[in-house]
Amino acid sequence: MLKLHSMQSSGNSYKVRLLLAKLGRPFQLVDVDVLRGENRTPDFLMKNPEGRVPLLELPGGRFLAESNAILFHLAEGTPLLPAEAFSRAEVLRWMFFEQHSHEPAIAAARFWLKLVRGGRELRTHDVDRWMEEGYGALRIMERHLARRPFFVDDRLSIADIALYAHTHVAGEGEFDLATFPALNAWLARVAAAPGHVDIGWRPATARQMVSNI
Ligand SMILES: N[C@@H](CCC(=O)N[C@@H](CS)C(=O)NCC(=O)O)C(=O)O
Repeated sequence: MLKLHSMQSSGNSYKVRLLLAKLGRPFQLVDVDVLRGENRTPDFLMKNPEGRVPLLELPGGRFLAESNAILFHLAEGTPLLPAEAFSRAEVLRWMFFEQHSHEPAIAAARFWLKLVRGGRELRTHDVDRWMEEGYGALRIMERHLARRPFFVDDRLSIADIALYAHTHVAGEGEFDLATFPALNAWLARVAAAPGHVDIGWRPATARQMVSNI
């Protein structure tokens, strides 16, 4: 069975839990609390030298890190990753945007301002930059979504899952989404799609899961 090394409050880990839930793939969750340094033990660093979650452990002992690489691998052959070459490249384009222009500001603000005790004091000098870059990313998403329901091909894909994970909790990083109507409509569409689970969801490990897409 697949094992997912994950932290419950981590948006990057949530992406993978959400996809696995939608696909109905049974998996075992292994909790790794990065706030307590559990990602820096020699044992974990052997599995992922980067020392980060999420980390997918495949049967046979192979490991795959990086949330969007994990989404790409797991979604292969499913309706959540298009088969056509240009559409696949567009999915990658939005997942690279997420990692380069969105997550470093929006996830970092949430991590330090909400999850780490005393984080605001530790990272005061970064807050203005997170806000400027984070709102920049949200404006790009708003412009794109003003004319289409989902990021690629007018249907839900792993590009939406990748971007949804941190956007839906951007308020916890002190981003105000009130002035982004298309973005809010998209958040609601993603949350209403079949098989959606929230960030607190955990799998029932012993039970076979049923595909919801
Ligand atoms: N680019 C990576 C980022 C992963 C990441 O930053 N994970 C955080 C939790 S959300 C983590 O493990 N942080 C601990 C650390 O960097 O020491 C991905 O998308 O998977």
